[in-house]
Amino acid sequence: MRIYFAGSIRGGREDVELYNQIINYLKNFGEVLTEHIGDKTLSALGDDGPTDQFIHDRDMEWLLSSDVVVAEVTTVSLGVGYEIGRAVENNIPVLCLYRPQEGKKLSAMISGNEKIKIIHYSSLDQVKSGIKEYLRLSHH
Ligand code: 6IA
Repeated sequence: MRIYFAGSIRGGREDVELYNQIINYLKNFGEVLTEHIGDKTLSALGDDGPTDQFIHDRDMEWLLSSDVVVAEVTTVSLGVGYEIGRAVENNIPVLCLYRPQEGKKLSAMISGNEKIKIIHYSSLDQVKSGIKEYLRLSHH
């Protein structure tokens, strides 16, 4: 199974350690195409590598070739939202992971889309069991 993990880069890197842990867990189920999302040396500027056009074109190719998209959506990111929209448009199953926070609410464009599965969690154990259940139940 080819898994595209999406997580915030220029939207903010506060959760990078968590992305890492999720990516490591996802590896139990298949190939994770986007391991760099968990790279701690990658800053929120995200401009210490190839051009933006290169990043966009390569990521879109990976996204469209994936069997499932798993997105951590707690840290708001334009790029992650865009990737989710493109995945839905192309009938690729999307699982969103969200930690509810006081005074904040997930975008209605994500929570209001019945094609997107959303898991609300507050601990790593919870998110792991949610991922396991989702990936086992869906037939990719
Ligand atoms: O708007 P954001 O930057 O938060 O968007 C994050 C999402 O877009 C992630 O899920 C990635 O799949 C994708 N993305 C955005 N920027 C990059 C990026 N830049 N590298 C890879 N994927 C990206 C850094 C370049 C690096 C080689 C130094």
